[in-house]
Amino acid sequence: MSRRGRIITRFGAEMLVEDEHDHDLHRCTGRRRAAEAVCGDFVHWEPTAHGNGVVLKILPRRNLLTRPTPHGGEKRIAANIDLATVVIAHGMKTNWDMLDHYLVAVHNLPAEALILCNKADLAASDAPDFAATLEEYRHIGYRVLECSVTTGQGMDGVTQSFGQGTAILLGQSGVGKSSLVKYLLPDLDIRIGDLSAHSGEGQHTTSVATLYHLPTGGDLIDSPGVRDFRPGHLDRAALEHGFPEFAPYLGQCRFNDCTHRSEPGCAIREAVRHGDILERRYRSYLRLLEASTAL
Ligand SMILES: Nc1nc2c(ncn2[C@@H]2O[C@H](COP(=O)(O)OP(=O)(O)OP(=O)(O)O)[C@@H](O)[C@H]2O)c(=O)[nH]1
Ligand SMILES: [Mg+2]
Ligand SMILES: [Zn+2]
Repeated sequence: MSRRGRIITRFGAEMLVEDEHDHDLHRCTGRRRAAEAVCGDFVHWEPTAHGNGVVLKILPRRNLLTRPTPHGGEKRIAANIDLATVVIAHGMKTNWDMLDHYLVAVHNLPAEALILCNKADLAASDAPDFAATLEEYRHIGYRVLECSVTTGQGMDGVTQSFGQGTAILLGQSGVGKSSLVKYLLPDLDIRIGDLSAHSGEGQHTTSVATLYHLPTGGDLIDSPGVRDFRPGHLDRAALEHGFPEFAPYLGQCRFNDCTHRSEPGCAIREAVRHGDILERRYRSYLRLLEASTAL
């Protein structure tokens, strides 16, 4: 008899499946297309000998977060995400373009977006324009939280922001994603730690996405940090949708199929000229448009 479960993490071909009923963890391989299951996937699985098992089927996904690989492929990161938390940090060089790229991907999953700015204790060493840039995201309408794992500042708000669904922590390496998980879950599941030791990664840096259960009832996925992130292939409408401040102007350009690059009568460029859309965000859009094959 097959049972329902959820993929907690995977290392190569080996997946760790949590059974829906007894919550036990089982090392599984995947049969045929089920071999593509990722962290967060709900699956049907079947026990084999010695507590191991085989994943038979991936249940329909609400969404799947991927990123393009340099060779034109796609790397699957995690599935069934309700809240995507992009973590940045005070006292570090922030790649705002990458934040925009994440947000575009999140809007198109679709999932709710949250910007979490950690290391508030290091705010004194911020770049001069850091606070102002962060404020720009608030002004667009994004929820922005500030916290410090080190001092505990703002951590109640972080706890409350994770509801009953599945949240994921995304962002550059070193911003404190795993530290946030450890703060929220002081007694991490040792079995996961054991398995992760087998992956042969001798660093602190997170190498695979792993799902944790929060005491408040929701789930939180820690993901490996990246040096750069680009959303997967998106057509122009999807790209526009990734910039919520464009919404009031869409459909107002002279041409129906306006790409907002250089067409006359473009309502988006007009809004940029009037300062209603930030030049920096508009340039982000243009770069993604150039990179997309939708042109
Ligand atoms: N000052 C300060 N340091 C912090 C804070 N949170 C985390 N750190 C430190 O930042 C470093 C990186 O933290 P990690 O939690 O490993 O970062 P990560 O985002 O999981 O990194 P990857 O797994 O590589 O993606 C560690 O040395 C942490 O101790 C904070 O609030 N303030
Ligand atoms: Mg980490
Ligand atoms: Zn236009």
